[in-house]
Amino acid sequence: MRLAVEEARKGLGFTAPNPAVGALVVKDDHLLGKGWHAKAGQPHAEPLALRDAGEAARGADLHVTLEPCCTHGKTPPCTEAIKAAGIRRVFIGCTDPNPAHAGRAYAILREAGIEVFEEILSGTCQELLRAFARVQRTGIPYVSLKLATSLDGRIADAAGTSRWITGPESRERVQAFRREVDAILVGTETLRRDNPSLQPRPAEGHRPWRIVPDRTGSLPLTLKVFSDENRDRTLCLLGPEAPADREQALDPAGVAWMRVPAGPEGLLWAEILPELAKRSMHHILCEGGGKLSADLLSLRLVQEILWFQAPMLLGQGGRPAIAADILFAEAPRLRRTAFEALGDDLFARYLPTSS
Ligand code: AOF
Ligand code: ZN
Repeated sequence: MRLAVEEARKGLGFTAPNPAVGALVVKDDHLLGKGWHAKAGQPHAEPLALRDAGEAARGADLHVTLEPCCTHGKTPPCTEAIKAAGIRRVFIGCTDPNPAHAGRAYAILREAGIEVFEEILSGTCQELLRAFARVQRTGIPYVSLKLATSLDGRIADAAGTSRWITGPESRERVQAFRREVDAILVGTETLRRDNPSLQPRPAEGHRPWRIVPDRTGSLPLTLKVFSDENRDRTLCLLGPEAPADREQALDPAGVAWMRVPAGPEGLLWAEILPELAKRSMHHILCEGGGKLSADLLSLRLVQEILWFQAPMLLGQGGRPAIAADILFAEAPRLRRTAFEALGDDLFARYLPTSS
């Protein structure tokens, strides 16, 4: 199953609205075939692994990170392909959160005389699917919040200088995260100040969406997100007060835009995020700044924090990672699930205890 997970990971960042799935065909400890789901509309992992194994699949085992589908979607049901191939045993990582499937495959395969083993390496397999599962269950994207801070929790000095707080190993890890997500989101002020490209380097074929909040429609069109070679992967969020002709300025550049609701404090993320899920942005990486991070956290819209902490101190004039006053009684509480030294930095992953 560990190898099947490796296969599945090749699809991360490409498969939405579908999940990334990997499958192997194995007999007598010999790997006969492997497959991974590359893109919605294209074949699922199981038929690819079965095809790779060919006739040798007869009497062999199938290992798959997700419960095989049993319905006709854009592609035929994998349960039928498994039966037709003459597979003897199926090892399944986790149940499909899609209500059309949701465990139905177990009985279908068993009725066909196939032995089924459930929940193999299920924690890891579920983690592969966490964005897909969140959208299936709630219609809201999975938001990872990346913070790169000094030891005292600052993301820039008082003048706004932030390059570089964290070391090369941390920054490389951020690039790897960027390659796994559907979209990258940063706040308006960060866009204005840093003019980031918000693409993975090296890209390795990944072109995540860039979500550009521009409530007043006043960000300079010379910013990289509006003018570089990936501008067709920019989605600009225009607030109600953005000028009516702003769309006409974005259209010729091939930049996508969406009118979104705003309140006195800023854009209404709780209403906006479900719209992004409908556009197949299931996993969103938010890279700051302080206000956007604070807004998303206070709305309980962050599912994980990826925190890179560098051995430097920026003092009280530095810009805080979370630009909000938080009362002790209302402070978000987090649970640490990973911890690693990256060069001189510390990396930790935290999950909110309530969301
Ligand atoms: C699998 N193997 O590799 C994937 C599955 O429209 P379709 O036919 O592509 O079906 C999409 C649904 O199939 C998707 O919502 C999810 O429930 C499941 N994904 N299932 O057996 C795969 N990617
Ligand atoms: Zn399938």
